[in-house]
Amino acid sequence: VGFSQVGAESDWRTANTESMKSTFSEDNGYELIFDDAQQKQENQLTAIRNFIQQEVDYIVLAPVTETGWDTVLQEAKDAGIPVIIVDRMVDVSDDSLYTAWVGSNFKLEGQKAMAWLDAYLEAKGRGDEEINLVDIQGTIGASAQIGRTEGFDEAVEAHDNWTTLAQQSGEFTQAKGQEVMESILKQSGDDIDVVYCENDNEAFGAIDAIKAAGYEVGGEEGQILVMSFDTTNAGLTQTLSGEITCDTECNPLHGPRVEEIIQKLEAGEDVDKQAFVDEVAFASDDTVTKVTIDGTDYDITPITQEIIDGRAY
Ligand code: GZL
Repeated sequence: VGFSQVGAESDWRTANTESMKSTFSEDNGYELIFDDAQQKQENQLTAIRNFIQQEVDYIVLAPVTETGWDTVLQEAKDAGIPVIIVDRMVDVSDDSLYTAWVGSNFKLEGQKAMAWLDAYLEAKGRGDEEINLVDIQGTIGASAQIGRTEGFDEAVEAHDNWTTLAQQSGEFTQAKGQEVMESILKQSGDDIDVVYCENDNEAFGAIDAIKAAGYEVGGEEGQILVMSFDTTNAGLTQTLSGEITCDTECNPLHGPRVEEIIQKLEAGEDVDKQAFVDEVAFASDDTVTKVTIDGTDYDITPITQEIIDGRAY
C-alpha cells in the first residue's frame, strides 16, 4: 500500500499518520510505503508516480488541496491501481478516478461550531450585541478549510450584528496561526470578540499571541473567545482550562476505515463511494450542551479530564 500523506503540520496529522502506520503494519500483513509531502502537492504527485512504478496494490491519498489530481489519478487508473482518498476530498472531472473516499463532513463541523457560538452568546445575554469575529483559516483549498470557512461565513451572514473583522490562512500550523493573530491584533485588537481557528494548532498559536498582546482568552465579555477544531489531546486540555471555549471534533483515526475498504475490495465486494465519519464537539462549560443543524441534534459535551484520559488521541 502506497500512502501519500499531506505532511506533519499538526497534532491531528500526527494522529492520522500514526493510525495509518499502526493499521498497515507488517504484523497485520501489509507493506506500507509512506511518503510525507511536507504540504506540497508536487511532492504528492511524485509520490503517486513512484507508487505506480513500484506497482503497489493500492494507493491511499490524503490530498493537501482539492484540485490538480485528474492527470495523476488517470495514470493510476491506467495502471489498474485502485486509489482511496482519505480525510480531505479531491475535486475531479470524473469520480471514477478514485474508488472510495472516507473523511469528515467539514461544513457540518463549521455549522456545529457556529450554532454553539450563537447559543452561547444568547445564553450569556449577548445575543443582540455587535460581535466582531476573526477566522484563522486552514490551508486554502483544503476541504477542511473550505467546509469550516463555509460554516463560518454562512453563520456571520445570518446575523446582522456579527461582523468578520479578518479572514486569513494560518495554514493549519501553530507558527503561522500565531503570526497571523499577531498581525490582526495590531490592526484591531481592541475590537475582537471571537477568534475561530480552523484547527487546534492555529488556536495554540493564536492564544499565545492574544496573551502576549495583553488580552485575556475566555468566554466572558471583555475576553477574546477562542474556538477550534480537531479535539486533539492538547486542544481538549486547553478547552478544559477554558482557553478554548469550544473544540469541534475532526476524527483522524482513519487507518481502520481505510483497511475495511481495502479488505472489501480484496474480497471483491462493493464499497461506498463516500463515507463520512461521525463526530462530536466539546466545550469548556455546560452553557450549551446541544445544537440542532437541519433538524438533527448534536451534543456539545462539557470536557472533563476523564474524557481526555479516555480518548485514543
Ligand atoms: C481535517 C484535516 C486538517 C485538520 C488539521 O480532516 O485535513 O488538516 O483539521 C490538519 O489539523 O492539518
